[in-house]
Amino acid sequence: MNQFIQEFLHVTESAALATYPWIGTGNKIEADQAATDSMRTQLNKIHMDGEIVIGEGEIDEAPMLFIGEKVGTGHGKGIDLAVDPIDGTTSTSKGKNNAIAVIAIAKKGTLLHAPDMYMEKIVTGPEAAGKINIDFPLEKNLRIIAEAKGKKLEELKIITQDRERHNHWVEEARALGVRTELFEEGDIIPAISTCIHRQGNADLFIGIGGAPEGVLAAVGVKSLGGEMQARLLPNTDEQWNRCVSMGLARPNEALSHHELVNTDECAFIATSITSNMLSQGIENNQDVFITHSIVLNALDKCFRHIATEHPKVTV
Ligand code: VTB
Repeated sequence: MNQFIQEFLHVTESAALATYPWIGTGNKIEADQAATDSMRTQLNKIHMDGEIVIGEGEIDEAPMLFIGEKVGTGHGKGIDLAVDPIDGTTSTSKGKNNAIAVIAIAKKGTLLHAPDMYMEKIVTGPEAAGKINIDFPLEKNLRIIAEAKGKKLEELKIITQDRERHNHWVEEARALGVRTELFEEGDIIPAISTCIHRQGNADLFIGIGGAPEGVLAAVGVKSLGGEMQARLLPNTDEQWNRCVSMGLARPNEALSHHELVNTDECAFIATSITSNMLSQGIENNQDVFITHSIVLNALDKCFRHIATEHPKVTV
């Protein structure tokens, strides 16, 4: 995937920049449309036989970047794409933190085809990879992580989205002396942050959020050597049947990292629209916009930050 990274970086940078006029304007739909249009135009310039596996929705409800849409020139390497032109449309429209334009790419046929529904997710960094289990009680996973990291339980931190549905985990963690960091929107970057060795980053991400965002995060986590496990949470017959039609025989079973992303030939690229815990939002200087992106590639497991100056005349 290495040869494509520069081109996909250009795609997420362009999508992020397209949202700039809409940041803080309250216009969620326009912001999303601008990012989606830009992403689609740029993707179609890439010499690849691409297919959107995780996109903006089903064909009948999303005019752009729908699941199954072919992108690229139609020639060249077969690539699965998971895209989210804006993860955090509410944050963008309110001018708040944690909005990104994001793409994950993987060898054709290797990304989970996940419908748009809730997904339970746990993520930890490389030290406890292969040891945690989504079916274990939270306390057991925390003890496993503590041992793998040579830390005391009280030195651990969990990160989760600030939602009522997560309160029982927060209470359980606190009762064990484990700190909890709560974030408002956008669960991809917080999930990935558990795999990065920076002081203050959490040791475990846990939560129920979007399944599409789950697959995107799974590529990022794989690209840093961490571990993610998940479980789809279909709550209507229609959602259940949609999972089955997408190839999941038992939709509510735990999904291993392998089942989410079945390759090491994958990469994750995200450009920050507004700031998040890993990188800064778009800067508007006199003659240039400066974007900050993170680029993760499963082949080398490095955490790359890329700052790009975009002359205003060409934007
Ligand atoms: C999740 C999460 C996203 O929105 O889908 C969440 O995966 C929706 O949660 O990253 P609610 O239904 O509780 O609002 C995001 O946080 C994007 O904003």
